[in-house]
Amino acid sequence: MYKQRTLRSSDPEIYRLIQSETKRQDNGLEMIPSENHSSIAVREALGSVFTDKYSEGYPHKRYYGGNEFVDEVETLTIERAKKLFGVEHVNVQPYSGSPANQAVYFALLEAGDAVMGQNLTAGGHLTHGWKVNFSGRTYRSVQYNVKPDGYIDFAEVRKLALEHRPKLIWCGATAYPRELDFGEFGKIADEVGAYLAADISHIAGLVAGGVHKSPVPYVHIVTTTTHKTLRGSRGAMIMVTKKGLEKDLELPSKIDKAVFPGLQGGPHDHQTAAIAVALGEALRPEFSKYAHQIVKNSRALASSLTENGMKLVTGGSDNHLLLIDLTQFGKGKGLFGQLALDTAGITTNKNTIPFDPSSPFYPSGIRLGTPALTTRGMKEKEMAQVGKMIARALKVACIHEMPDDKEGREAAIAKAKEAIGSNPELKKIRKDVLALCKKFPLHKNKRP
Ligand code: DSN
Repeated sequence: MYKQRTLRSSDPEIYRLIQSETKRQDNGLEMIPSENHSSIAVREALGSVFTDKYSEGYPHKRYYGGNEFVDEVETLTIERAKKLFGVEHVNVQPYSGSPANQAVYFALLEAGDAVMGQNLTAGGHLTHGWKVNFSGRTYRSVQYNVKPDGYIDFAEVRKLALEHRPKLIWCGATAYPRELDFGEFGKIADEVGAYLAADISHIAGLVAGGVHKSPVPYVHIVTTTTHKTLRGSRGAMIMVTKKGLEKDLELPSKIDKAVFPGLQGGPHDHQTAAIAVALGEALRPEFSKYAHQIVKNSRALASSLTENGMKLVTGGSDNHLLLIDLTQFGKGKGLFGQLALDTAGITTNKNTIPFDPSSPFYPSGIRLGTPALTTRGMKEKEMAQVGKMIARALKVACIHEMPDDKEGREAAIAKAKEAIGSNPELKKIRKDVLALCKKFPLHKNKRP
């Protein structure tokens, strides 16, 4: 357990909650594919005195005094990101992924301009033009989908791009289990003269580790969060590529001005320092091994789930993420699946699947991934075990029916929660999960 002696005596309530969360993470399998376990070094930088500083502006161009060390931190972070991803310009100030993407819109588009992105229900992200998000409300959003086999429908992407002539096209997803073909997106964007932005938040660590194709040669802009496969603290970056500079020499200053003063105030310097530490870790050769192991684990987990009777969107995985399609058991079973897995100590999230017969509130899929388990040192052998446990838990979950009407649904969910909470098979799986967690403790010093 990570000791925080001062906090323990000055605020025992928060101390207790941090200890409880540490224990929850240690004794359970974190399988939400956008989550990971950052290093103690990252968290020490995050908890540093840089949280106390204001530094509106950019290195050596600040509105406040006392920024000599902040300047060094931010410059170092930028240099590390440039080296890791091979890009020309980096802004490390966005508070998180959605603000980073918002800054790209603010830099390039006027309200009402056309933008294209992957539909949320087909695995895209809210900020890529979803109807209730600012991106779908402020701009004329056109959404592309996947084919019945779950792969991106490039014929549709091209047709929609030619028809709507978007100023900006997004590629990148939050629930897509296959490698993204950035080259294909690049050709379409060039054909219609659009800016192409790759949001690699989910796969940044895989790109950095060389196990997923890099978007850099094909796109103008890359955005990413820093806390998913990249394994840093929560934050984001916007990068401009050589291709981006060739299209628009002003791109770096447009992006910088959009972040500050356009949308944000003072950067979170403690967050920047922690991102620098994570980027330093990602530049080491061990990180590439880690990234490759994430994918090996994902493939092993896909095989185990399939062998144990589960159906996967696209039939497998090329990256860190898998999407289980539960429709063979009926529609809208995702919530029951998530509840059963939670009871067993396996944290995942319910998710829509392409062409989901149910609603986004009661979807028919489970989204899960291997970044956090790989950080704990688990390999293919453990994935075979985990796949079996997940399949067992989902079979328990899927005996419950999700009615279409609101009243029936509420009663069914309450009944299912009670039954799932006391199910003996799930209790057995919980014990197996605990035994596995004990073999791979979270806070050991050596990490893959
Ligand atoms: N919340 C992130 C995810 O889980 O994929 C996306 O913003």
